[in-house]
Amino acid sequence: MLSNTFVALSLLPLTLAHFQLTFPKARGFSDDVESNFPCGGFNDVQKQRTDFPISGGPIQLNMGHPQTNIAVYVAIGDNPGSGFSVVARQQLTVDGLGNFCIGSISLPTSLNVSDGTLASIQVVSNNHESGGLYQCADVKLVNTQLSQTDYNNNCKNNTNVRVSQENISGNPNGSSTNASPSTSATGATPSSSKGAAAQAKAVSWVLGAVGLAGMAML
Ligand SMILES: [Cu+2]
Repeated sequence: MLSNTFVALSLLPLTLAHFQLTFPKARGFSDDVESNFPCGGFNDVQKQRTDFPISGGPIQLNMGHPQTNIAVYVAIGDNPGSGFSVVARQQLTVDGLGNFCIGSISLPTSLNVSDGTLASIQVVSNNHESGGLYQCADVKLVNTQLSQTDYNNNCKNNTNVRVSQENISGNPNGSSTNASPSTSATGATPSSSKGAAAQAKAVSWVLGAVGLAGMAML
C-alpha cells in the first residue's frame, strides 16, 4: 500500500506533491521535510530576497491536495528563526489542485513597516495526518507595487480551484501556539499608487483558466 502510494506519487509532477510556495520565491521545497517547522526544513535565510509591496502583494501557491487549509504568517526582521507571529491571512480552506493565488497579503498597519524593512513569510497548511506543512520566503518590504505584468505572472488560479471557507480560527497545523496571533491583518489594503485599482480587482480570488483539469489524487 505504502509503496504503491509512493510509486503513484512519484509519477505525478513534482508540483502536485503537498503544496509549494512559488511567489514570493520560496527558500526551497522538499517533499520529504516540508512537515518540519519552521519553513519546511529550510532554515537559512535567502540571500536573494524578493521585493514585496507593503501595500499588499500576491501569494502564489501550487496545491497538491484536493483540499487544503492554509494560513499565512509574517515575521519582521532579517532572520526571524521560528518567530512568525503576525497573522497576515487567517486560515482558509482551498478546494482543488494546481495554481492558487491569495491576491493580496498585507501587514497590519500597526506594525508601521517602512520601505526596505526585511521580513519573512511563512505559509502553513495542514498535513495528511497531524501536524503541518511549511514553506517560507524571505522578502524586502517595499513601497513599490508590482507592475501589472508581474502581478499577473505571480497570481494565477487554476480553473477548479476555489476558496470554500475563510476566517477559520486556529492554525492549519492544529496547534494554537506555534504561530499564535499577536497582530491580525485587517484585510484592508491601502490603494494609493498606480496599479492599485487593477490589482484590487484581482484580490477577490479571481479564478483564472490555466488548465490542468480535475486530476484526481488518491
Ligand atoms: Cu501531500
